[in-house]
Amino acid sequence: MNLDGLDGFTIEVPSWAYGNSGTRFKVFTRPGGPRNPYEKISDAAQVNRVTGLANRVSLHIPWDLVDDWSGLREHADRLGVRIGAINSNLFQDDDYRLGSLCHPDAAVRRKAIDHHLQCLDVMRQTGSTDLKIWLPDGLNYAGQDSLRGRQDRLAESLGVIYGAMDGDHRMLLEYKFFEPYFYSMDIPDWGTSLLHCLALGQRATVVLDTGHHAPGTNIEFIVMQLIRQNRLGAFDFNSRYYADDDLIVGSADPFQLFRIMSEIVAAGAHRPESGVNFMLDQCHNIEEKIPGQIRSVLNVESALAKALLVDQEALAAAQRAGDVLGAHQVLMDAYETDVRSALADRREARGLPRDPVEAFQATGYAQSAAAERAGGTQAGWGA
Ligand code: LRH
Ligand code: MN
Repeated sequence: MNLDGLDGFTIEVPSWAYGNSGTRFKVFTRPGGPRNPYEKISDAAQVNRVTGLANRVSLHIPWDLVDDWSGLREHADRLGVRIGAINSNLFQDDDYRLGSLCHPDAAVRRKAIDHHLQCLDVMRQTGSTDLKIWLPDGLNYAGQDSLRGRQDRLAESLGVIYGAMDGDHRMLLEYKFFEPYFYSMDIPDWGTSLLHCLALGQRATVVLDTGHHAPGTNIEFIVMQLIRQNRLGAFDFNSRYYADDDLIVGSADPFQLFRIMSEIVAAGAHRPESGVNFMLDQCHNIEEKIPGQIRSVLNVESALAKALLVDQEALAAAQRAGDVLGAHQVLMDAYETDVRSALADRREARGLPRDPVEAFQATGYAQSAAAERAGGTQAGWGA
C-alpha cells in the first residue's frame, strides 16, 4: 500500500477546541481545562506529539489575546508547534447586532475594520500569514436592510482590510448558509465568498467549513470548483447531522469526507505546495478534548490515505468507457480498504505510537494538567 502521498501533509488544530464549549442549553466544564492561550497551545501540542500531523494551532482574537506575543510564540516553538491562522471575531459585540463589515453605519464598519487591522498586527508578531474572516453578518426579516447595499458595503470594508495586508498575508473568507441570522447571511455560500475574493485579489481565498452548507449539498463539487478557480484557501473540518454541529470530522459521514479528499487528491491539493490549509474547527462538548482532537486528525489522515488508494487510471478508463458501476466500484474499493494497520506501521516507522489515543492516555498529561490547573477561570467560548 503506497501512502507516500501523506508525506508533508499536516492539519491545523483550533485553540478553541481545548476550552469549554457547548450549546445554548449548556456549556459543560471539565477539570483540567486550559485557562489561557499558553495552556491551550500546550494541550494542542499533545496532538502533534502522538500523531506528528498537527504542527500548527489557529488562534481566535480576542479569545487568545496575550500581552507578550513573542513569549507565546516561543512557548509554541518549545512544544514543536507554530501559530497558524488568526481568526477575527465579529459575533460577540453588541455594536454588531445589525452587522459589522456590512453595517449601515460607517462608524460601526470602521470599528470592525480596525479589529482586522489589529489581527494583522497579531499576525506580524506571531509570524502567521493567514487572516481568517468568518462574517456572521445577516438579516432576520425580509426588508430589514438592502441586500444589495450590504454587499456594496461589505466589498468596500474587505477592500480596506485587504489593502492593509502585507505581501505574504492571505485572506481566508469563510461562508455559512445560516446562523446567527435566519433570513439571509451576507456571505451565505461559496459563490458569494468567491465573488468577493475575485474582486479583492489573488491573496483572497475561500474557506470551506464542512458544517456550513444546506443539508444534501454536494460539498466535494464545491471543493473541485474552488480548486479549479485556484481559490480554495482552507478547510474548516468537522461533521454534522443537522446544523453547524461542529462534531468530530468524519464521525457523522466518513464517506463524505472520503469523497472530499478524493477531489483533493485528484487535483494534487493534498500536497503542501498547494497552499490549501487543512484545519479543524470543532467543539468537544461532552467528550475528552485532546483525545477528540487526536481522533479527528486521524480521521482526516485515514480519509486521505483511502483517497490516495483510488486507482486513478482504472477510474479514468471506466469513466471514458461510460462504465457507471465500474467507475463507482473503483472509488468504493479504495473507500472500503482498511488502512488502519498500514497507518500504524507508518507511524511506527517515524517513531510515533501505533495507537496515538492510547499513547496520549498513557502520558498521564490530562491528570497532571487537572492537578496543576486547579483554580483560575477556565477558557471557553466567549471567555
Ligand atoms: C463559525 C465558525 C468560524 C469560527 C467559529 C469558531 O461558525 O465556523 O470558523 O470563527 O466557528
Ligand atoms: Mn468554521
